[in-house]
Amino acid sequence: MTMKKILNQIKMEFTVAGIVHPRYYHTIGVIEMALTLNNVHQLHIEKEKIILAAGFHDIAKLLDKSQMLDILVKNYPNEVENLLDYPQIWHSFAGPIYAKEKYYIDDEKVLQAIKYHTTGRPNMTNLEKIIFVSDYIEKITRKEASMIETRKIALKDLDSAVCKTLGDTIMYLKQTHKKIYDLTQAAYDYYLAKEN
Ligand code: DGI
Ligand code: FE
Ligand code: FE
Repeated sequence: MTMKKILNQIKMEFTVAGIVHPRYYHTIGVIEMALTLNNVHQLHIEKEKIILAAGFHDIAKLLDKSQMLDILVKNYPNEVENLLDYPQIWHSFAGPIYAKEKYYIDDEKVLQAIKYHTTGRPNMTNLEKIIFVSDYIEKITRKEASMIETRKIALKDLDSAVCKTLGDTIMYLKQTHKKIYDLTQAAYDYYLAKEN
């Protein structure tokens, strides 16, 4: 797929009643930042994989909660009961299924990067890491001080930026009285141990 075609598909998915949702501009920011991190750290990931993973990472975000749940029930029958307490994560787990069914994305590495973009996980691939971090630090819509600080770290040390993103996220979840999903905690424990 060409870059132009991918961006058009995403723009259409994020256009609601003729208005382009801010989610589209966030997505452009994630593509740009992920490409930057690939270059800065010389990861040599194929450009097309990065554009697909970043471009489609939030593809399921604007579905109705009922549509997301329907996808989860069908595709993660054993995990769905536990996932009920974490609605913020639904779009990431529904993402690879929706991207495959509607947009014929079939690269497993790309699909995994979409799936884990919200929680992270221990021992992520480089593609998973750059999508996970770029989601938090992209320049177009992420303007908070902690995000800008993490952006500086990400240009120097990717694992450190993964660790800080997870730490900031967990702190935010605690402040807002949301439950921390096992995988988010496991990812944080893993990257914190790597830091020390
Ligand atoms: O979709 P985005 O807004 O671009 O960002 P995202 O997919 O990284 O995160 C969406 C939300 O998910 C964000 O507010 C943090 C939240 N989240 C991440 N890990 C967990 C979580 N929510 C809960 N309840 N538990 C988690 O472990
Ligand atoms: Fe997301
Ligand atoms: Fe996102």
